[in-house]
Amino acid sequence: MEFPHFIQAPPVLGNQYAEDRPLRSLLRRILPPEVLSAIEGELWEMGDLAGGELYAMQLEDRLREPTLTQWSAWGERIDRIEVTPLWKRCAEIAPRYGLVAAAYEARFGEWARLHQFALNYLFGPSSDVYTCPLAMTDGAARTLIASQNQALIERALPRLTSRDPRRFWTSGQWMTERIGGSDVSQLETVAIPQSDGSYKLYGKKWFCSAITSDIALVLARPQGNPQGSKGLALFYIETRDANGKLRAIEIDRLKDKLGTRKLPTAELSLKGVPAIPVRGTSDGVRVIAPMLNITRTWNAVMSVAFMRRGIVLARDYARKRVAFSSPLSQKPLHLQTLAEISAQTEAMLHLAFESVAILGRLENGSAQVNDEPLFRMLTPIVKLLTAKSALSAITEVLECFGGAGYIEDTGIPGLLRDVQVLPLWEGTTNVLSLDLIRALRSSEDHLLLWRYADSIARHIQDAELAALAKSALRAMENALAWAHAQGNASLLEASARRLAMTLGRSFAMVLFARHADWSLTHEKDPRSKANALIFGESSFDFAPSASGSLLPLAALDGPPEQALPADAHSAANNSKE
Ligand code: MFK
Repeated sequence: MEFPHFIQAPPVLGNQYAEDRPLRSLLRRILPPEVLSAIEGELWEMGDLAGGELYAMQLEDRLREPTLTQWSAWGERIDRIEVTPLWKRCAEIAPRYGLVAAAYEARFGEWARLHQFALNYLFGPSSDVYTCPLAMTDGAARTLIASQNQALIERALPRLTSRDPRRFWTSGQWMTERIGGSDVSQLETVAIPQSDGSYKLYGKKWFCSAITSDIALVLARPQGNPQGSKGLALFYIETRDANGKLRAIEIDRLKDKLGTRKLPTAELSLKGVPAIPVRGTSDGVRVIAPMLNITRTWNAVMSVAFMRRGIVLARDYARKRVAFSSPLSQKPLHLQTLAEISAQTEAMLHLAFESVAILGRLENGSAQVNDEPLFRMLTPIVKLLTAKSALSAITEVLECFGGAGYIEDTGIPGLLRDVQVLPLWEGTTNVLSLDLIRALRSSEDHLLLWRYADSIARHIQDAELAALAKSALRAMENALAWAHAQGNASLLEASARRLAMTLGRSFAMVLFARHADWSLTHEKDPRSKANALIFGESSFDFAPSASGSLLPLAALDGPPEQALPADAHSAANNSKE
């Protein structure tokens, strides 16, 4: 006998550009109409690939992972990596759509970065993190340009920025060793000078993402250089010889990671790898800094892209899933949950793409006076806040699916695993908070970010949006003034994350209010404003860290109650997370 049985309709994706109201509205506001119409065809195509072919491959191919074969049947060391079919497809698509190249082509001037990142924003969530090698390739191209090393520029740049899949090279970024990922000052890899001015690298690299790369930028200490990070130099290596054989590199094993499992990440032994200094034989961290700032910008854009993927799936599901006699999309509390994810996502979109717009101006000679220090201080803020927002948003998205969100073959848990890496790589939240302090200290104007935000907020017409921007500006000003005046270095350090979060959320609020105001006037569309008001419901007030004596008590569960210092109770009452 047949029993009636219910089959739940799964969430589906449409064209990811066509359906992305916030992205399309943002591009309409920023780009000159002729630039938008020149690139829109590609955006539609990428939207189609992302919601269609690539997403289908991603679901189909869910269980397959890259493999490492270290030995041939006859005992030869071969260290062959086999990547997934989706990665092979992405390796064709990436150069064809100029996912790196678009940033280096002159035709769109200062809009080149927006063009490139809009394409990657659409592509990323359907690529199984193929954006990782692309980010590093972009970072390597920018670092080589900044180095002014003409020989390396001529050799590698045309490859890194090629649109031809047969010529396109990707780059790795080999920094991390067993001794450290955040503090690289004690790295152990040594560079031995050769008679022709080149070097050979010996050591172990512990966390090398996208190990299929053609070249890598590698930190190592030239023999005889002093300890500490200033004694490190940045080297350029080509990973394989003309026969495709690794050059004195052994792949010891692939990392067994929580997420990004389609991305082959490896531990390496460097056994005399031929290397060329990128710029001088010291100060390698400073030389690689352009790469860090580019990959951190990628990280931010990908964080928002993942948030967008999550909200799109959750919204579609809410229309289909019926519980307690009506679709989830008709339930006030579920709508509120979706609205909060949506508002967060749109706020982070404006934050990340403001960084992208500034980067575009900096690289294309149309920079405003303060764009350089602005980009320097915004990069850590934007990276850390978007990454944390992606984690919390995707956690909510899982819950929007109930138990199904916890089940692997829906494809939803993979999203959560992949976003877990975003706060971690390219500088953890705390390391970036400290980087912000460094960037603020190096700026001549401690209120620079506030001044930039203020110049934006001044043009907002809508009263509610203007009021939100005003309170966000006040929070920014207070936080920046507090940090500037702070003489207690350990209190400043302990407060660095709150400072970064406050500045990031407040600045995002100002940017969001500006866009919503523009959209009301120019598109007669109230949706950005609705999202901005919901985002604005969160507070922007900055509170410094708990007092120095209270911190170890709370953080380390330190001395017992009776040992509490006299000011601890009042500090506890005044402190606010
Ligand atoms: C989806 C796309 C995502 C793409 C992912 C790609 C996968 C890659 C996987 C990885 O995660 S690779 C490893 C990433 N590792 C890091 O990001 C390192 C994190 N640690 C830091 O960022 C530390 O703050 C740092 C290593 C930079 C500390 O090193 P130091 O040498 O103790 O720092 P110091 O002395 O402050 O900086 C040295 C110089 O560099 C200074 O310049 P000066 O010599 O002129 O004084 C700094 O101003 C400069 N500098 C440091 N960070 C900078 C910078 N300049 C500009 N921008 C920055 N961000």
